[in-house]
Amino acid sequence: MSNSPYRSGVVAIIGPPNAGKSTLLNQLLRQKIAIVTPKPQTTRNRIMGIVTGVDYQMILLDTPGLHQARETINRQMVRIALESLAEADGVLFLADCADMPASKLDSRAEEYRGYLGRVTAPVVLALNKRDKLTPERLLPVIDWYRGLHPFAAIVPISALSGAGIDDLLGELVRLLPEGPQYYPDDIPTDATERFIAAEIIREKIFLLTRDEIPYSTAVVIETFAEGEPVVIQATILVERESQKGILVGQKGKMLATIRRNAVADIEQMLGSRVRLHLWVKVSRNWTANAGILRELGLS
Ligand SMILES: Nc1nc2c(ncn2[C@@H]2O[C@H](COP(=O)(O)OP(=O)(O)OP(=O)(O)O)[C@@H](O)[C@H]2O)c(=O)[nH]1
Ligand SMILES: [Mg+2]
Repeated sequence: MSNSPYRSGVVAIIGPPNAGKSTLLNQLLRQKIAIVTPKPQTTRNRIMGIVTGVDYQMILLDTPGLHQARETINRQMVRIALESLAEADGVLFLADCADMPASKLDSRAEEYRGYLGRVTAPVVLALNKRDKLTPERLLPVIDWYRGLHPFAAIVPISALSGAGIDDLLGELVRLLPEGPQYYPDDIPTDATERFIAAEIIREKIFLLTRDEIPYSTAVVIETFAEGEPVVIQATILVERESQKGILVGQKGKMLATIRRNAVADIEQMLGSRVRLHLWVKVSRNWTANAGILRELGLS
């Protein structure tokens, strides 16, 4: 029997785009809640995940990648990420340890210090994708980060394989104050099935299209009718007519592939059959439209 008190609280996961924040959230939850793609700026909203242990409950916040944002939607994404810091008892800064020749790192030091300077809670650094570096190449990266900020701990991990995850979890639990269990054991997230369904459709678009198309796309669920099958009607917003052509594809082939891939994942999430109807609609300049951004939870 352990005598340690029950701990609970919020840990915000922040870091540059594509570092593996959403992969880590899914790994810690042991199920897929957040979408993951090889493209930066995949995550646009704050996504909550709850990890419950014997003597702790950790509320994790996955956030959009921190970057120097120009477009309205990107500025909103960065704002959402930084706002998550206000409610955090602890912060996990996640970086890709393989993404960094020393010269590139130095050019980012000021940007990273700017983010970390806003944090009052203790920060654990996870150096992700350690599977991509030999231990000898990892050491100078660890040293560089030591000089960046007085991190509470530095833990090399692989969010993909799970290597180092138990050590990381231990360090994060130490950041939590004493507190009660806020949520039942078996609730992994506060995200609705409706939201996750829209995200899954967006993931398929990110995986299947190129260039600016993923970034010009949003998904709005119009109806989500429980039943067998669950019937979902969704609109894919694009900014221009030419993008609509690409998303629909020759003889509707692209849209059919997006639909088929999304249905497979949504069926797995819901554990029931799904009928998905997709429309593509041109909504000029939606990425700067306050009403649409609000509807997407981005304002
Ligand atoms: N090799 C390797 N790849 C990883 C690891 N963790 C994540 N990735 C890959 O890195 C890419 C980005 O992962 P995400 O989890 O979407 O990254 P993110 O930080 O959430 O990105 P944004 O939402 O865009 O900020 C995906 O292709 C992942 O499969 C890892 O430990 N090792
Ligand atoms: Mg993400």
